[in-house]
Order: sequence, then C-alpha cells, then structure tokens
Amino acid sequence: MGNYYQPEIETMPVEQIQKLQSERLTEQVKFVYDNVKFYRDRMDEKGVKPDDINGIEDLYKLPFVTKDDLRNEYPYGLLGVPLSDCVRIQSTSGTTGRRVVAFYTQEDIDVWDECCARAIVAAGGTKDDVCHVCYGYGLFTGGPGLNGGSHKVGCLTLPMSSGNTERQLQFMQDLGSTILCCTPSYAANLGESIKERGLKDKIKLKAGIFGAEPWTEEMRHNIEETLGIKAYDIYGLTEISGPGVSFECSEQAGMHIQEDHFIAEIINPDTGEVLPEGEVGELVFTCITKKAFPLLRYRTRDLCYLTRKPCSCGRTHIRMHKPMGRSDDMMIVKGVNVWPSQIESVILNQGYEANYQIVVDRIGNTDTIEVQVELTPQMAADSSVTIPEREKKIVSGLKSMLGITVDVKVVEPKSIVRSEGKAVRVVDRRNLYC
Ligand code: DLL
Repeated sequence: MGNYYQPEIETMPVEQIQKLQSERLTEQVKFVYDNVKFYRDRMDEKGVKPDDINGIEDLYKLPFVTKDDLRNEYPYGLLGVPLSDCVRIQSTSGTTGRRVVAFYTQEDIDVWDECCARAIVAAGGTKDDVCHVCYGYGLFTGGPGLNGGSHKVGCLTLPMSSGNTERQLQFMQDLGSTILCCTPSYAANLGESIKERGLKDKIKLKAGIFGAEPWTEEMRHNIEETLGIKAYDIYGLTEISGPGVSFECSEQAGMHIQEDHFIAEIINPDTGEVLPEGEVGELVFTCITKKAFPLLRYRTRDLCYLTRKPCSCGRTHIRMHKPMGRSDDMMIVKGVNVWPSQIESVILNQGYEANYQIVVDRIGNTDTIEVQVELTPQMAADSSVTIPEREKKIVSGLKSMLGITVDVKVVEPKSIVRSEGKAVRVVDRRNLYC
C-alpha cells in the first residue's frame, strides 16, 4: 500500500470503531446543541437533550435533517463556527433556490483531503503516481476533493478540470498519467477518444476513481477494457463534504464508508424507521468530526444497503452498495443534479402550462436531455412569436436555471399524452441503476 493507508483506523476492529463513533457523536451533539440554534430548537421540540445521547445506540433519538432544511437555513443557519473560522465554501449544482452551500474550516478540509487520500491509496495510488483530475474544479466538490487527496498521498497532481479532451489526452501522454479521476461518463468518453486515435499504447493509466453519478457494472467493464485500467467507484455528496465519504477497495464489492468521520444508517424513506443491515432504504449520514457544516442524520435520498461482511482487503469499515436509485426525483444529467421542478418553474414562468415531458437518454457516452413543451391554444393562435424563437427562449431560461444546455421542442396543443394517474414528466432511458 502507499503512504496514506491508515491501517490503525481502516482495519480497526468493529467494536473499537463503534466506540470511537460513540465518543465522537456524544461530543458532536453537545457541540451542535451549544453552537447551532437550528439543532437546539429541533432537539428541544423533540424533547431530546444532549445528555440523552451517550453513544451510537442513541442516534435514532435525534431528528433528521433534510435538503429542505438546508434551503431554509441558507446560507448561514447551520454554521457551527463563526464565519471567520471558515476558509472555503463548495456548492451543489442547481439554482439559487436549490443550491446548497457547504462551509469548511481548515480542519474540515484536512479531513476531507484525508478521506480522498484513502480512496486514492485504495485504488493503488502512491507518491510515485501521476494523478490526472478531470472532475470539475470550482464550486463542485469533485476537482477540489480529489486534488486535495492526491496532494496528501504525494502524487504529482494534474488539476485538469473537465472538458477539452484533446488537452486531456496530450497531458495524459506527455506526463504519463497513471490514475484518472473523473465522472464515469467522461472516462468512457476519454476511452472512446483514445480508441479512435489509436493511443492506447501511449497511455500509462492503471486505475480510475469514478463517481458523482450512477454507473452500471457494464459501464465499468467497458471503461476497464477501453482504458486498460481497474475502475474504482467513489461516492460522496457536497452536504457531507464531497467525494470520499465512501470508496471502493480492490475487491470492488461495495464502498467502505469512512466510519471514523461519518455514521451511516439506512431508513425506511416513508416512515423514518431505521432498517437492519442488508435492507435497502435511504442512506442517512451523521458527521462526527466536521465543525463548520455539521450535519446530523442527513437524509441523502440515495437508496442502497449496508453490509459489515468481512472484506478481504482487511478494511473493517462498513460498506454501502452503490446507490440503487433515489427516493426523490432528482436526476443527474451531464454530471449536474437536475430536478424536474426546476424545469417546470422555467416553463411556467414563460407562460406555458404544466404540459411538458422530459426525455433523458444516453447516446454513446453522452447524456442528452430534451424537454417537450406544449403550446397553449392562445400561443398557437399568436403568430407574432415563431416556434424557434420560443424554443430559444426556453433553452436560455433552462441554461441559466440548470447550467447545462437542454434541447427544447415546442409542440402543438394537446400533443403530450395526458395521464390518468400521476403525470409521467420524466422518461429516463438510460437505465443507470443496477
Ligand atoms: O457528486 C460528490 C462527488 C464528486 C462524488 C466526485 C464522487 C466523485 P453532489 O454534486 O452533491 O456531490 O451530488 C451528490 O451524487 O447524493 C448521489 O445521488 C450522486 N452520487 C455521487 N457519487 C455517486 C456514485 C458529488 N459513486 C449525489 N454512484 C449523491 C452513484 C453517486 N451516485
């Protein structure tokens, strides 16, 4: 293993991990109760006092935190430390209304970097590697997270960011990149470009660390074959820090959750009841070391199950199966989190009615998204605005709402099939969850 494998933590006997979690949770609950009014009010409402939480067995007593809570408390309502102790923000994709801004102290960043460093080492990374990071940099956590982890491991770090495939391939060859970090769809794209240009022999990649969006085992095999690498999954979310909340080891049999920093639970998304190991439900995280943005029992909306079956890599941290779906309607399209309600609000704001359909597909390795919007009868009778003009205006509204370009097709009144039950707003043909 490389120089950032931490066996004393990563292979700690389960009872010891749980003891550590209990100590950290107890402290963290006191910390948030004293420092965050939101938690104080919520716990008081539920009649829970910090003294009632003496270990992980008491976790269920705490209230959940949801994405709506984060929006309501935007921007500073969940801060656990004075703003002057924060050194960074990161943010989810989406609109002003939907955006979540997460804050970090320097210690929070150090922990996050450490989590990503462990993921890189688990993928075989050492200080001799050249780590090619083409997740986006900026507000998105992918680039900054893997960048920080790569520094910690001591790899030569290429902060490429996303896009500009020609430049990616040039640097990959010239600087001998050995570890590739990007979304699986971009990895597949790069693989295709390498194949088309006959560059496979000039590429030294040995491993890839891919996440931020769902991907199937078939996609993993294709990427492994075209790039000649082993492809490792990595999971995370902005609210909880970013990539590296969990990661795959060489067994590729679920992602180890970094239990010294996060406690995972699986709940029934309808009732909130905690489910036993092995059952599929909504993943919930409690951060036990983060100070600036300390989320307790945060509902991720990702559906999966947990397992503590021993892993032959020696790591004892619990594993999560890759997300098998979501308990809300969020889609990840071209790497961006998209809610149908965002699309609806743009359409309604431009005077259309809620007769629309969103069709998401994947052509080659690229996501496509088309929104079909129905004209109202009045609009159809109004010849002063042409259909292309209408489409252009919706495309531009959606671009500023979502940050991605969406194809728009304005269609005749009554041409979108009316549903007799729930409207089918989204047709996702990608089959991403396996
Ligand atoms: O996607 C953080 C990240 C960056 C993870 C780079 C891995 C690599 P968000 O933009 O906040 O953060 O999106 C979080 O993306 O709740 C999942 O639904 C989805 N997601 C993240 N990783 C995976 C994965 C980053 N490996 C949301 N498989 C999460 C499936 C994933 N879905």
